[in-house]
Amino acid sequence: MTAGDKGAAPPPGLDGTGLRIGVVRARWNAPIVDRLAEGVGRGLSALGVDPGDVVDETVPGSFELPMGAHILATSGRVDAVICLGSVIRGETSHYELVAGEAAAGIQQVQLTTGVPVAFGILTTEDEAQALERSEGAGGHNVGEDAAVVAVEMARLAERHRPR
Ligand code: DLZ
Repeated sequence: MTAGDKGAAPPPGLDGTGLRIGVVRARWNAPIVDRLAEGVGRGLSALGVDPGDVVDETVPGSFELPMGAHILATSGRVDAVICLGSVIRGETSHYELVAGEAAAGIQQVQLTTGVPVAFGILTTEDEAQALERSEGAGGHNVGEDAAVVAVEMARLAERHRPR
């Protein structure tokens, strides 16, 4: 099994045209998060999302990502949110706390608001692993994966929205 085989393949015909997507980026480990954001841009463009329909915000660190996601999710301006961050175990004394609260908070936001929130946070042992998961075009980039998740889940929510 190669790295590319591990992720979920996007559903055939997935199309993000007309969707509005919020992207919340942590400024901690910014060089890595910037690479993830580039991946998001590539992923959303490939699915037909207009760059003008992307609302971009930053927060101090990954711990604040759930709050940033909640603000965008309840704004009525977006169909899905993507959270981007990088938590590196070797450099973070309270790694479990920051990564765990970010993950739990994001799940809580999407379940309570009904607006899908994609988890684009790298939780790695070291910087080398983070670089491996945020590669340029043609390589593996978790930001690109998160773009697909956001579009797929936004379409799912749209299909089953109460009338
Ligand atoms: C404090 C902290 C540490 C030590 N490490 C990281 C990290 O690796 N990645 C990240 O996104 N944020 C980190 N932070 C910052 C916290 O997420 C948060 O911004 C601060 O604790 C302030 O609430």
